Amino acid sequence: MAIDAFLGKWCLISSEGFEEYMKELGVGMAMRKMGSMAKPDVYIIKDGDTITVKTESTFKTSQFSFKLGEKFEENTLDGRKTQTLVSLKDDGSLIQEQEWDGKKTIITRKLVDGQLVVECDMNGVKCVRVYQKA
Ligand code: A9M
Repeated sequence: MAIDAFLGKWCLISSEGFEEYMKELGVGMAMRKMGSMAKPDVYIIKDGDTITVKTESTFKTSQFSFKLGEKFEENTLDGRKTQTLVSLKDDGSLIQEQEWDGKKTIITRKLVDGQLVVECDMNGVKCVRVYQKA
């Protein structure tokens, strides 16, 4: 499946385990509260071979851009500066690997029944967030 299927505006409709995942990332309490309450809209845009993921919420908005298979420096919503690699697997899932301070988390995005399913894993602490096409 090509990256094109991920493009568009997505709205969060469900979230499980996000609080625990943020805790495992090392996100402080105040920011975890905002993260838990936020119902972000995510825009995935392609311009040539550059892909941009923009996350918009009432609390905070941020974006990162990348080329598939090329490592880049990402500034995350919670203030980490990570070395990030995004790749598209044969099964159509988009894998985002973030590394910082000797730590690593993996964010997997896949399309299931027309919905964007985002799975985050840090040291085996997992969260699943589902987005619906706007
Ligand atoms: C996701 O739904 C999951 C991406 C995981 C990002 C983890 C970063 C921790 C967030 C800390 C909260 C910051 C407070 C601001 C509130 C903004 C809420 C946005 C939460 C993602 C799909 C989007 O690509 N990614």
